[in-house]
Amino acid sequence: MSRLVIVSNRVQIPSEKAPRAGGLAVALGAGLKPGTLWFGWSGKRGTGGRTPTLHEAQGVTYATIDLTDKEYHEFYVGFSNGALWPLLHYRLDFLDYFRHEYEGYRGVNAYFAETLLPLLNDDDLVWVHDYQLITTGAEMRERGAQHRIGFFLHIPFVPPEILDALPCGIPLLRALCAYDVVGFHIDDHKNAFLACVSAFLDVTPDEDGSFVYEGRRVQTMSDPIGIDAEDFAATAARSARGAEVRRIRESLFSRALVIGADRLDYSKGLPNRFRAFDQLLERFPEHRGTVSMLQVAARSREDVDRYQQLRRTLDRLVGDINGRYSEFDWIPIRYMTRALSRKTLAGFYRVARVGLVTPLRDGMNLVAKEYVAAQSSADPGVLILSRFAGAAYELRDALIVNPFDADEVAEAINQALTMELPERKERWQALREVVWAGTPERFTETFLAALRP
Ligand code: ADQ
Repeated sequence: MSRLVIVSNRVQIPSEKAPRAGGLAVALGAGLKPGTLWFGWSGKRGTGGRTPTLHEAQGVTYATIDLTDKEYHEFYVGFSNGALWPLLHYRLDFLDYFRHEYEGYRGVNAYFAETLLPLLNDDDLVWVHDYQLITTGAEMRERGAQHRIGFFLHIPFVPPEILDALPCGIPLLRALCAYDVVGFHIDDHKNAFLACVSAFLDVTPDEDGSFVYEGRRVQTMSDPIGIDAEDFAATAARSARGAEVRRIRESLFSRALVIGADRLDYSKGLPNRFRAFDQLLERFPEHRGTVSMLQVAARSREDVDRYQQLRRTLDRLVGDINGRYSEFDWIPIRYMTRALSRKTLAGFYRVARVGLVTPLRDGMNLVAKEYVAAQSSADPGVLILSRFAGAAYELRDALIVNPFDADEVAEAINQALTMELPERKERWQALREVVWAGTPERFTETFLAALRP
């Protein structure tokens, strides 16, 4: 059997103790088999580390490289998170494009290719992940790589009218055609990519979503990522008996809890979510004093200006809402800007009557699946889910909302808070089936089945 080589921007080494919020590491970590090589950035900045450092844990080899300060700013802060991330989340108003940052991005992708190639065996299957590494495959091909190389995009892809705004959109599209397989979470993202290659590269995809570009067949697929629901459910049940969950229960005095957990990112729709909660208290005053919202927003990409601005906006918004509605013994919104451990988060999901997952755009959104996995079958909570999350294509029995409509979200929270047990159980059973079926192993196996020669 060929060895699997995973390439991603950040590598999650099991010895890293601090809790980190981030979907890719969580999802890939859960599906890792012994024998795999995982290659990527160490998270460190410096001048050294140009040759990979190797670590072994549970049969998996981790190979990491460092970035220089300049690379970090141009590749990671600049082009990846200042241009590609907003573009691929439909936020042209946030698109900060600079040519030198794109060149820095190309440079780091070339550095990844250069340092990875000497570690490869001829029959390795190489699986490159996410928007930071779009051009790694093309750089590998330029250096003669004959391997089967696949790419998975964890975030949405956009239609031609939007991609067109990025000055280097077409070169990036061409670079994606250096991969043998290009995967997305859902058909919408895949179809947007196919519309772009049709519009800009003049190719006509076949019925099965594959096409030939410059003599190479590129296969596209949708492969929704999942979680280890069994394990998460067990963690949630254990955590529910622990000290932190006891503390939160005691602090609630039998009030209902509405929970949100996200990286502090503008794609997650946090201002809209707080405005919706404001609307709930305004329009349904019976919930004042009887419901509390807990938003855990793990700080993320703090070197990117837009994220600093968002944090200030949220600080103001929470202060304003809490100032208007708080009583001396009740605060409507509890707001934390840090990561919690997975165990604590799982326990909190289980206690929460409502899981509020309302991104403005999201590739998939694993929090939605984790919330479902964490519920108890005897008394499950209700998931409210944005129709713009990839997860909405699978989790159809959630209350599906348009996150831009604060009134609609407020009505959904009211509906969730007043929903009778039989309906909650029925919806949860249907969601449970979907979440339990989509394991990380199934995700990896589906992709590799397409990638294998
Ligand atoms: P993310 O944008 O990081 O992932 P998501 O899929 O929701 O989004 O994953 C976040 C992960 O971090 C979850 O496992 C969650 O439990 C954890 N997390 C969130 N807030 C936390 C907090 N405050 N403390 C601790 N942990 C927290 C990207 C894409 C998604 C896609 C994934 C996987 O943007 O659309 O689902 O990759 O493909």
